[in-house]
Amino acid sequence: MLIRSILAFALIALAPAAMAQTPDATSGDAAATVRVPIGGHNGEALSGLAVFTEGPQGVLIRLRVNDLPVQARGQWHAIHLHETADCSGRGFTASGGHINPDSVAHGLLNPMGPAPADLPNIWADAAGNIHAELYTTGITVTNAPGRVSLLDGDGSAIVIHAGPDDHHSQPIGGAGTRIACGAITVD
Ligand SMILES: [Cu+2]
Repeated sequence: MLIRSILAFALIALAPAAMAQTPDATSGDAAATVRVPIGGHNGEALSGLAVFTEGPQGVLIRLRVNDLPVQARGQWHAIHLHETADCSGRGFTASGGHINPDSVAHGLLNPMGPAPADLPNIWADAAGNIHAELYTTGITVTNAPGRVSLLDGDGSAIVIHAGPDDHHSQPIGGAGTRIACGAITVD
């Protein structure tokens, strides 16, 4: 009994030290990383995950997508940030248009762009898998000043298109229909 009491006391004594370390060890990390599941249309096996990590000057996006439909394999795809955290609706139309509050031109290679929505293309391999890291300075997941917040009132969405982005033409670089979507929200 005495041993148990001593052990309990020791555990209690250790607890504050462990708790005190936690905020330092994870300082800012919880709020600075947002994990976003990605899905395809109803009945498709497509699944994926985008992890948004806030950096000092921009956001790093680590992306994995598996089981893209056969017609989407072995080719480049556009990927953009859309206005609303809603992946419902035929063709993911509920995700809205591209994030572009200042109405600049679309396209990473457009002299009048790019918009905060714009990202480099991603490659889907012959088995229907995508692994990529993307980086953009136009957005934030922590309300960093001077960048567009992905976590505004209605959130936002990460959307993969059927074709590649030509990075120049309006309004979406000729990227075609939407084939995958992930709702970006804190909930
Ligand atoms: Cu788009």
